Amino acid sequence: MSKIEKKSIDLAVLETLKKAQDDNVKTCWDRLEAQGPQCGFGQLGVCCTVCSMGPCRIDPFGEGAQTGVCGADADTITARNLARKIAVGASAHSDHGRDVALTLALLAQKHAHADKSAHSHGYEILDPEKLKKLASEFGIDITKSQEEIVKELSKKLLEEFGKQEGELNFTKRAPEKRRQIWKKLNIIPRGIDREVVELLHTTTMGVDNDYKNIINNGMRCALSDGWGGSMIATDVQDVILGSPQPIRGKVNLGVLKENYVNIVVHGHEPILSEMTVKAASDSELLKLAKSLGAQGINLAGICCTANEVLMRHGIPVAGNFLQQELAIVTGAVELMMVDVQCIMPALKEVASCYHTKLVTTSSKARFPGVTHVEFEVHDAYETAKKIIKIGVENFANRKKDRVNIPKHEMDLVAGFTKEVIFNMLGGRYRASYRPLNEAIIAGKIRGLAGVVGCNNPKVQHDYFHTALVKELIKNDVLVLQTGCAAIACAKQGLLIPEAAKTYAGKGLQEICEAVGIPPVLHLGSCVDNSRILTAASRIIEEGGLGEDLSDIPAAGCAPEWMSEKAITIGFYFVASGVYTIFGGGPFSVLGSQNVTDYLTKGLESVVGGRFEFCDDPLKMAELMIAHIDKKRAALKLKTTC
Ligand code: SF4
Ligand code: MSK
Repeated sequence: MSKIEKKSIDLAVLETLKKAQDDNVKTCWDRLEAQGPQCGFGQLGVCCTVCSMGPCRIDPFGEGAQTGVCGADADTITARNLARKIAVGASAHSDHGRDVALTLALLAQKHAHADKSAHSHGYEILDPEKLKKLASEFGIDITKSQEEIVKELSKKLLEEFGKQEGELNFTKRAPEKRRQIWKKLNIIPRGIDREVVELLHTTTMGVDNDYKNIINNGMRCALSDGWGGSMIATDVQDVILGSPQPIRGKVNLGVLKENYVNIVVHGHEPILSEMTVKAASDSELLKLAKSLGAQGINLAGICCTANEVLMRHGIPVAGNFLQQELAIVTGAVELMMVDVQCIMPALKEVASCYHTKLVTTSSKARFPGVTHVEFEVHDAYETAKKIIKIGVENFANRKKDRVNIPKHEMDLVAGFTKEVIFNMLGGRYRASYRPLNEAIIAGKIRGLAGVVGCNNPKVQHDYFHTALVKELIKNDVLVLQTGCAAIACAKQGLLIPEAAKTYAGKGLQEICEAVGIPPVLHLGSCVDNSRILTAASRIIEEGGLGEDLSDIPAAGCAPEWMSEKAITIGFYFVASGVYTIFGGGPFSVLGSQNVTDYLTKGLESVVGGRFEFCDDPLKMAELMIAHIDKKRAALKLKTTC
């Protein structure tokens, strides 16, 4: 195998990497190579830069310094470093949730204004039923007018961020037994911002140096994301943008179109990209595109923004995290619009090698020297139009001889929210979780797996995701996916109903064929991991599979993780009782045996879930299936169908 072939299992990626090489464009794979060998102290997590008496580092061989200048040892330093990452991950998702809640508040303001024409944001309540459900969870009288409900709900949601005491409202969705575990440990999250701030406080110089306490507080912060910020983001997006329904789409770089203006949306927050979808069919812009020789405007997505617009509109997905640079390398992208998270700073350099205009939209994520069109939520539609116009006008600058769009694309079905999947399994007239629970009890579905997270150039792109998921479905495990993991498996044809016949075991195949669903269900973006938590809670509520989330025959995995957000997601899964594997490299904690043991062994007796680090996808599948079987045995369920 040549070096390029080792980088990905995706033929579109290999073809475009070859083009990058020919065009003399560097990508993250080249930059990773240039970084080697990466710092061993950093990998082990034993480097501390918390105060200026340092930086300090612990000698992993036990010969040199075993404490920093202040006396912090490897346990404190690794736990503290990890906790800081949890806080950052939680802050990213939760800030996203805050922006969505603020958009809802804007709708309340709109209703309050007599002159509605003064507002051209273009948002409305697209799922009034879900609005009411959410409102009742917050104790709001749903017989009031929609205007009143929106006003009160947005106020209460925003209060969740600033609350000082009590518990986050959505934690009430968890089974009572789980809530008792959190209460006993004192890790039930009180307020979203409070948990992030407090965790950061405890990791500064001279505060917490009990590694178990640091990790436990980390779990509380992560829970404030999973059962707080992310859950708010997911549910309020459904209210404003509409709850997804199963929808067909296409995925991979082949979705870019040769004779069209290609606009790629990349990042995480769908509030602006949603308007971009509307603006892409604006007659004025289409007319302009045609006058410049294009057949139309083709919108495509990268990363989680892609998942959001796919789930609600069937907008094609150009690729996952490691394909962001490659989309530009095709030479066919007129404009890439980015907001926040997972956007490589290198995009500026890559775009400068082609005609692509990179446009930033968030005041939180500016690139020096790059066109910035600030997203004004109150004027969202006009902002989206302005950005697309820049792309359309750039079509004239495309250099045809530099265009090479790989012919690879694949069909997929997405849009399986917790409501949709299980209502489908129950059928239109007896929509409930009963049939799902029964299928698990009977062993037709052996268990559930959440396979989520990123790509990482340290492992062969998409290989861990797809090898793991194929093995799981072969063994009758129904797989739920979000984020870049879902895109990876979609590209390999695992997210179409026909995949059940080709890849699934007999029991799972029977269920999928009866209901018409794929064996791998796409639940959305990274914040939509919260959908998995609520779905699991509904399974417990339905009965027959134990009393706590940790009783369900289920396991989680982030096979190719890279982001701090993935660490936070892992922590809220583990703190919710889920056995969770991380592949593509462990957390940077191996410099402390105590911290490593606590994460991979000790936590199980504390919260019912624990971490595992594993770098072989088939082994990951074996471990997850063994865990599922252990849970089945504990519930006295037969192990095979
Ligand atoms: Fe060194 Fe302690 Fe300061 Fe960290 S906090 S840099 S270990 S002195
Ligand atoms: S985008 S966090 S690379 S999944 Fe959500 Fe993908 Fe990971 Fe970003």
